[in-house]
Amino acid sequence: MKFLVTGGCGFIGSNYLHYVTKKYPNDYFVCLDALTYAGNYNNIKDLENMDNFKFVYGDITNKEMLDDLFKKEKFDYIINFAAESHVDNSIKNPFVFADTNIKGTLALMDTARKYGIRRFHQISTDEVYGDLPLDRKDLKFTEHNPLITSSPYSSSKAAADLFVMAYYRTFSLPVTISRCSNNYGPYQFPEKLIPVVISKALRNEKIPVYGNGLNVRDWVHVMDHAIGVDMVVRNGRDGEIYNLGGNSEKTNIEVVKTILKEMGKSEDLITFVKDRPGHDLRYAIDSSKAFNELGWSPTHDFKEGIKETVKWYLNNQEWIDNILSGEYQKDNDKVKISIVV
Ligand code: NAD
Ligand code: TDX
Repeated sequence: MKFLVTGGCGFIGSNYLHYVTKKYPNDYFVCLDALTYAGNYNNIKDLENMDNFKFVYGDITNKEMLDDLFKKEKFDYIINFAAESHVDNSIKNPFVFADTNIKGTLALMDTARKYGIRRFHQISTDEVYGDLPLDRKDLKFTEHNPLITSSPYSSSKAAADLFVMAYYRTFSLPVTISRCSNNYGPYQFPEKLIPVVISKALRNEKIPVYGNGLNVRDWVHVMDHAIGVDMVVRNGRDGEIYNLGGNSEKTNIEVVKTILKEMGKSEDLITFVKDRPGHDLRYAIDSSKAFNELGWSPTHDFKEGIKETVKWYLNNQEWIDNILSGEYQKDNDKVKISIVV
């Protein structure tokens, strides 16, 4: 089977590719990535020599390029990880979120429809459900929750999900959607909370905690997410949405303090800063559908997982330095010149 994996040079896509290229030596994986600021070719460089892997540089909003690529490759499965993924950026510049997250998803599905595929899988997020109150621990998002979004990011992801379901109903495109909670693990770009804390603590810089730090996120290890996506793609039912959560709700301040403790750094580094506009209070996911239908549940315990994750960043400081210095973009530029469709 041939898979098109978009956004595979980012955090979750690269972890997924590491997992599936090894697990399925008889399947073939093409990674399509535009290498935006969030894409890092070094994340998948070690896959270069595998027989079942190929990288293609390209933008999912480019329909002509997609047409050439699909004609050439005859894909069976499309897994769409490509997105603008950072909420703070969406507040500063919403437009690119509409382009990549909505129009890019549409361009992929439209091309998939033209050439025929076994399945289009959309990587979505729990943020499409909006947020939950802090004082109602009994409430969790199920797949039936209405989509009530807060940020331009979550709005663009929700819009994409609606288009995915429209392509299923109107054009019978075989689709699935997975909605995951906050991921943590190796290769996360140092703009998101956990790598921000680690990279700043390493430099003894102030750690910005938005508002009072009491917002809650449900943390899932990126490898549990990758396994969940693989299960949905291979065994999920057409036209269905699957929630994937970590069963691990933590306040932001708890997460920050846990990391500082693990690194042997002082809590004096914590600085409370102005809150994120529209800041979602709490996310919590009910993944019972994925468990009942697919047998998926997260296997990483946050306490152990975060220790392992901190260790990974400490052992791979060059990876962070390369991003903070901007050097990674030079590596990306070399690939952009050498690899095209
Ligand atoms: P990321 O920002 O780390 O990576 C995004 C990747 O997409 C990068 O490699 C980037 O170069 C690529 N990309 C961006 N625009 C593109 C375009 N127009 N064409 C081709 N490639 C493009 O993101 P991530 O954290 O790995 O998230 C991956 C997916 O998972 C996203 O769809 C996101 O919405 C979703 N998600 C993320 C989380 C999380 O905690 N990070 C949780 C739930 C869902
Ligand atoms: O410096 C920071 N200080 C801080 O307090 C940053 C970067 C974040 N925060 C807070 C905001 C959030 O409450 O930490 C929490 C986590 O923030 P992010 O890492 O930006 O993630 P979040 O906004 O929760 O969204 C993430 O999870 C869902 C991903 O970025 C999305 O792509 C995914 O869909």
